[in-house]
Amino acid sequence: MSHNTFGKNLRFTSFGESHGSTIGCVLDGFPPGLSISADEIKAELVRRATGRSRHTSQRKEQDDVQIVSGVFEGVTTGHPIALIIENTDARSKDYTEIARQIRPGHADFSYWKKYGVRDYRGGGRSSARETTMRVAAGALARKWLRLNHNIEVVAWLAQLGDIELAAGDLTRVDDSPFFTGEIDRVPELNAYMDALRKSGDSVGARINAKAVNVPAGLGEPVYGKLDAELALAMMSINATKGVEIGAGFDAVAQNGSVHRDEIIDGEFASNHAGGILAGVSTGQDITLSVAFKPTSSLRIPGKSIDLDGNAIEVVTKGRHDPCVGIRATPIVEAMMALVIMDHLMRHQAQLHSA
Ligand code: EPS
Repeated sequence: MSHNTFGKNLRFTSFGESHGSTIGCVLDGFPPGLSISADEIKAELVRRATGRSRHTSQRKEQDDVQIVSGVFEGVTTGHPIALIIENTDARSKDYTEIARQIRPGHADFSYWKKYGVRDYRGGGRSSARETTMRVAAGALARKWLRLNHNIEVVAWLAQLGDIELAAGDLTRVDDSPFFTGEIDRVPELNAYMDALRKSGDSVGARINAKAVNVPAGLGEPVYGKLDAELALAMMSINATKGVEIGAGFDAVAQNGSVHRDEIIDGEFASNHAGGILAGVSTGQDITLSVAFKPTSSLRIPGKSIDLDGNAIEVVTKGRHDPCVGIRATPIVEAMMALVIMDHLMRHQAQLHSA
């Protein structure tokens, strides 16, 4: 059984493979009345796209999004919004050599075991290409949240390999392909990535994110907690290996007297909870952190097996990302926005009496 839909009141479904003709999504339950254009969606897609710098895959997709339904005269109608993008720069011959090989650390192994058949071209559904439609739908959610609730979602690169980065000036996050607020450290990041690319290896990354102006009360105890659904959304992004909410794993070594967020003069004095207590938003900033693993398509030979079980050494050629986390920032923002919007709509159904 596969599962390509998330959300309850705002339901997102994506389809399409990296080397198929088209990728797309359907966003159902989106409220009527939001003005939106293909250009506005594309502005978000450009942030995530490959080929934006020398540090990402050089596949050049235009990502020209077509709004197929759910928008009339530039305004959402309340009916399903279908978006599609044609794949125009897939180079499937790059995959001929590894068509019967399993890349260690890749979905190649688990998809083959699960489905018994796999679209080896570009990884099929397991490709980072799939995240395109999340960002497209996220563009609508972000605009709706901003206009209707003044909610902003922002993410940034917090760690690249062993290089830790502070939030810095978050207004500068879009000024470099790294999505860092520490703009002065871009030369250091460039040098690190240049050396990594030369070595043929890859590396992981950490993306931090926050949502501001989220009202108290979002989240549905006990199986639809806001933090649980944010974690699910983040873990569904390709290559994620960990999610922390608020203090996350630091909470393990904290005492309760430190971890609790005291309320002084009616204000929280800290935010170790990450803006969520018992699965329900508190009105503080929602904060989270996502770990991305190093990509597994490497030029460095790795021991593995072929589809007949023979021992082999795999070398991956082609146009791969040495750090997929570099362009994960817009994806994290999109997923956070979609989950929060869904929960705002769900909360409307349970507003308490005055
Ligand atoms: C990807 C491998 C590369 C990337 C792709 C993700 O694709 P290909 O091997 O077909 O050139 O370019 O990313 C995208 C196309 C995208 O839009 O994100 C992978 O193995 O995940």
